[in-house]
Amino acid sequence: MTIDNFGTKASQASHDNSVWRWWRGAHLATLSSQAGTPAWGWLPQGDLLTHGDQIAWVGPSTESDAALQHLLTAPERAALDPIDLHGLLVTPGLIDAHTHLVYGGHRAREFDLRLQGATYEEIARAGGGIRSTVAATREASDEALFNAALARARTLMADGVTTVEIKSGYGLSLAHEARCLRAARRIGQTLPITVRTTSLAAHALPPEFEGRADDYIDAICQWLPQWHAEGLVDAVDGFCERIAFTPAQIERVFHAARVLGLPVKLHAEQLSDSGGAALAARYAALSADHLEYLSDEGIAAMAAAGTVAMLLPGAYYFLRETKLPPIAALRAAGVPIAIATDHNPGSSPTLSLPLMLNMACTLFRLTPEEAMLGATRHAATALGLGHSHGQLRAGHRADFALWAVDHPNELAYRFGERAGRGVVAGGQLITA
Ligand code: DI6
Ligand code: FE
Repeated sequence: MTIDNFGTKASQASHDNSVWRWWRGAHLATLSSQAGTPAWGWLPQGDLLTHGDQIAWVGPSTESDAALQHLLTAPERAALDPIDLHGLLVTPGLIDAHTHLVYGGHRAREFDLRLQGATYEEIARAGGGIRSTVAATREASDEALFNAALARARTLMADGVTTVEIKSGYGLSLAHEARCLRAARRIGQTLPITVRTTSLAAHALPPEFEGRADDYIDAICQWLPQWHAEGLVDAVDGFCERIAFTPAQIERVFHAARVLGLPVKLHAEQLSDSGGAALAARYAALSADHLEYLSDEGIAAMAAAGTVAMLLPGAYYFLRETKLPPIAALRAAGVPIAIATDHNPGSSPTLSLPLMLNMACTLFRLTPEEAMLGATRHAATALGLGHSHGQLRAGHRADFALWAVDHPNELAYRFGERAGRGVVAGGQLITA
């Protein structure tokens, strides 16, 4: 079977978890290197065997016959129809572990104002920024919110993404946050990708709470159990910043999350150092995100807690930030580094995670391999999915991305080019 005629068969069989598939003739970058094995987990001539939505075996093509003998019964082997990957590069499906995909409207006008000299903070303080997206989101129907977010998720997928984290944060009321989280959940039910939802109610102060930030935090703490009871929340986030919420306010939200057994993460040290990363680390946060103004204390706290540093080069670039996150110190401290799009209408309206790989290298000086680990293996850790996602490895979910390049170095090197040729998500091939 070739890739071209596989689409229909795959969708017929997509819910059959007993189907074996043999993916042959690829260059593999497994991103699962252990000490002593090659960089990238590189296998120049490799095959994969998948069983339903799981990877059953990955290895050199010369060993796949033996694996088939060992893992499949004779009738299963006879029924197997190999899929020739024609020398495409196969990597783990990319993981975009920080996005704000659900919102109404856009902020192109604000971009214009910033180009004329207004700062992101000035616009936010004048009632624009996040608040203007909140107004547009509240006006949008459920269907419009869902359809816009679905189109964005499909664009991410066309560029190799098979797992995406989606935050709320533009509804900022019990009902509107729930609508956004439901739209995010529905994306996971509509597309064959993994969706993790995050409540970011502590993103900005909604107009009805003007001058009453502590009351709004109280409200969030009461709403959270209701969203959680509806199964809408996988994690809890906040924006700790002088234009948003103080560490003390964020801590109350984190406490409410802890009571519900929900993991936390934090937008921290994006515009100034508020000690947010250290606070997040005290709550064993999955990740602390942005981190341009991160201090040495913050780094030490993150290293001790195993909190992932989620770097967002799109927001750094788009806000024309000049202060770099402390990459060398994060590296030296052994803090795992992840990379995401931070897709949102105000500070990072990009839908290309491969472009973020390039920016992570050019702007932040990550190596191409570090950038790719950041969009696969470490991104999985940042979502609490390190055991099942982010590597081409037996027992992991059968999520991989297909690329028309010879070596994974090229994914960070090329920019603005669409090298993706499709993804396999949960064992199902979707061609680009
Ligand atoms: N930091 C960001 O970069 C996004 N949210 C946040 O807390 C921006 C959100 C927006 O401007 O709409
Ligand atoms: Fe963000």
